[in-house]
Amino acid sequence: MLAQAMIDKLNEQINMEFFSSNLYLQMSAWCEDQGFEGAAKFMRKHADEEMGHMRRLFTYVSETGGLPLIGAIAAPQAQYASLLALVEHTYEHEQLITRNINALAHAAFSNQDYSTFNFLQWYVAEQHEEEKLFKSIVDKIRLVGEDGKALFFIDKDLAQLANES
Ligand code: OFO
Repeated sequence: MLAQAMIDKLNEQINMEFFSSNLYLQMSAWCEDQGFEGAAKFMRKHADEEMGHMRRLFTYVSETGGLPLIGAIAAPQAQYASLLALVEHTYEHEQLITRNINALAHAAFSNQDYSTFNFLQWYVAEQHEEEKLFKSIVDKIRLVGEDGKALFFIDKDLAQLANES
């Protein structure tokens, strides 16, 4: 049985993962609208992954005797100045999620909740991957620039990434 304070924190993270999913789904609409089909596909796929993050937490809370609670989810940003601005936003968002996961792991450890600490290790590893992935896309766009031809190839690249993962 988890402490109520830990259940509350995990529920906040459930909310954050929902938000991440909505953010990326909303971003996919911007990409689609701008003609970046590969980027749209990539963001949509990533929105699904975030639902996986949410579900994993939801299951853990419920399996450990807590009540997962879905609260109100804030509306995500819908407009972006450019594809680079959008991807920079994803990278910043992932860094925020990493800070949240670290704070959760710290709370679990300092409260001797080793079950939750152990459960969170999957998220610690996942955040490393997520930051690496989004940073690599930011770097790539900065490298090739943002003219039409460069963005065409970036978009192709993102379509490929969506098919791989
Ligand atoms: Fe993108 O890692 Fe969950 O939120």
